[in-house]
Amino acid sequence: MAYRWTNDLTHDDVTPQGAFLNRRQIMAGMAGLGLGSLAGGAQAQDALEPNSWEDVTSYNNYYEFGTGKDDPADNAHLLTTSPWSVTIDGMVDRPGEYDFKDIMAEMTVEERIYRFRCVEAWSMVVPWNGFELADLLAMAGVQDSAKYVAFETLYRPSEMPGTAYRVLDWPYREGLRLDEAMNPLTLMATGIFGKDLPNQNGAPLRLVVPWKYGFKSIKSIVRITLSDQEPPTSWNMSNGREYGFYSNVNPQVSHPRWSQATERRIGGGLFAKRQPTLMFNGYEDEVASLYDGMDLGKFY
Ligand SMILES: Nc1nc2c(c(=O)[nH]1)N[C@H]1C(S)=C(S)[C@@H](COP(=O)(O)O)O[C@H]1N2
Ligand SMILES: [Mo]
Repeated sequence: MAYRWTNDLTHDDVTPQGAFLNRRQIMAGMAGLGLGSLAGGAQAQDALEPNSWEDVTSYNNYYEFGTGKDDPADNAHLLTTSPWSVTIDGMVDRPGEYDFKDIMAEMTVEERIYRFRCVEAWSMVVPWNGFELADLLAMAGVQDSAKYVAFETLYRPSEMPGTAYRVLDWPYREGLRLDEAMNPLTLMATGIFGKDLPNQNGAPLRLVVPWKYGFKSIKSIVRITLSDQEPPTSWNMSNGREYGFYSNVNPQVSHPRWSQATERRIGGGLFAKRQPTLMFNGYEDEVASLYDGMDLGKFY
């Protein structure tokens, strides 16, 4: 069945903020039918109009394949994504190498339409398919001592021409606090638009943390390690002044070299107006409480 989106939303179709998580259950039920937002109907819609397949798959950041926005689309076909396994280790009850196929057999894939905001101040709306990271972590059994989750991307120079350049200290590494990782918004994406994830978007599985700047959403994950220490992360190691561990989207805190108050929506055309960036990228109701008592101006 061709995958398509409804374009006929009226203002009455917009979901009130608080109803967002209810939408999830509806989507979970519909994902298997491939109906996505069509089937959600008026009660389950929000106002997000996804970008096109072309936008999402041809304007990418994936430095293992080059630093140009079109390099990943040109080069990521070199990547072998099957077989694939993910090592889950550290403070878990069942450490080991989990085959991607075995993971997929256990997980329920659902659709999530999320805003995606790069620290470079461009944005998209992406219809992801995936499962909650919390469900994957439950498979391995998180121990009480664990406080952080560290992620690593595959490092395979023979298939990743960009790794010949030391723009980052490979492998690409990212991390979350455990409560951030367990939040129901935190997704392990395995697809977009109801299709398998294209290589340039991080096949076969990548993280999506919609309230954080895009670089936190690490691609092509081969290792997940639970620990009690804040893990080192690639962009923070490369420039700690510009890229913090938290990196929550915050329009009030500028990057040292540019404002984060507004963003350019990809696909809007050359003369499109920039739009205001939302606190926590629009997910404030769902995640602000994770940071109670933290100075959000300080933890960039
Ligand atoms: N392994 C790896 N993951 C990565 C990156 C990268 O260079 N390598 N780039 C990050 C950045 S800066 C962004 S904005 C998003 C881009 O995701 P997209 O290309 O699917 O839009 O991936 C993130 N994950
Ligand atoms: Mo980014």
